[in-house]
Amino acid sequence: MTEPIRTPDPLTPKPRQQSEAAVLADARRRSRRSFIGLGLASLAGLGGWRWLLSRPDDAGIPHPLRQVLDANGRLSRAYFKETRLAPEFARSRARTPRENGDVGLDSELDADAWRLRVQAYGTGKLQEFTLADIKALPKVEMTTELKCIEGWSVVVHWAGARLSDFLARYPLATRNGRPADPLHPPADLAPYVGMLTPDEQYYVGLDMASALHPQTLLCYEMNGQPLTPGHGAPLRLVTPLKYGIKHLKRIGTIAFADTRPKDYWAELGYDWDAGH
Ligand SMILES: Nc1nc2c(c(=O)[nH]1)N[C@H]1C(S)=C(S)[C@@H](COP(=O)(O)O)O[C@H]1N2
Ligand SMILES: [Mo]
Repeated sequence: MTEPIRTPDPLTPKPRQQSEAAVLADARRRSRRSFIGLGLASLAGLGGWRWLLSRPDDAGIPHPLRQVLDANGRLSRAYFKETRLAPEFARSRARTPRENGDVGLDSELDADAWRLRVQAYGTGKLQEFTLADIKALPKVEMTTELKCIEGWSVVVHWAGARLSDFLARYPLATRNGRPADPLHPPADLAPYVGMLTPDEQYYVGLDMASALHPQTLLCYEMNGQPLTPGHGAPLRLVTPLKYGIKHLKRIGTIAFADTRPKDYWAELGYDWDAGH
């Protein structure tokens, strides 16, 4: 939404500046059509995009896919990374959700002292980032539904940086320090990501496919305003294909793992994936 994206299809006249939502919706439409056209509908889901990602660069990519690939790096990334996107809504439908869940938010937030700590997959070394580092990445905005397992859902307008952009810019998710390019995922990419609050009282695990999904954000704004402490200031996770339990507020540490990282609600009996 913050960057102009050109439509890859010259036959469809569209304004040059499309919203991110429109581009992603278009990608979704195209992907569905291509999948059906190619008889690949059965590959929907993670297996599907892994298969696509494992294809050689050029040979083997059917024409409609290649066309999109050539047209725009970001679009093709959105296109390839997942066969499914969470629905997006008109921004006018956005509301402020209740502050739900405050595990790990007990201490008062010292915004100036806050750092995002990331433990590199290969070396295990900790690297620290400021909020300014996160804001220096491309700003992505989206209006999606926050769904809680308690049975309520609210449409929210979020803004932040894609976790995939962060891990492409800072190559911490691979053993040998290569960027986590979702189009060409390195073989030494960590299979799992774990996140914890600074006090480690709340924690979630994500598979790498979900972590690199184009709608998975390191989020710093809700409905056009900086996050409040109750909603996860200064930085929270937003990943709208998952229930709210995975949207960890006040991220302190990110680490990578070979096996499923510990997960607060999975320990209490909920599904570890928590997709919907
Ligand atoms: N640190 C932390 N993050 C958390 C929780 C929590 O208890 N602690 N609860 C989760 C749950 S169950 C939901 S539904 C969402 C709610 O986000 P909100 O308070 O911004 O509406 O936050 C999630 N993130
Ligand atoms: Mo929730």
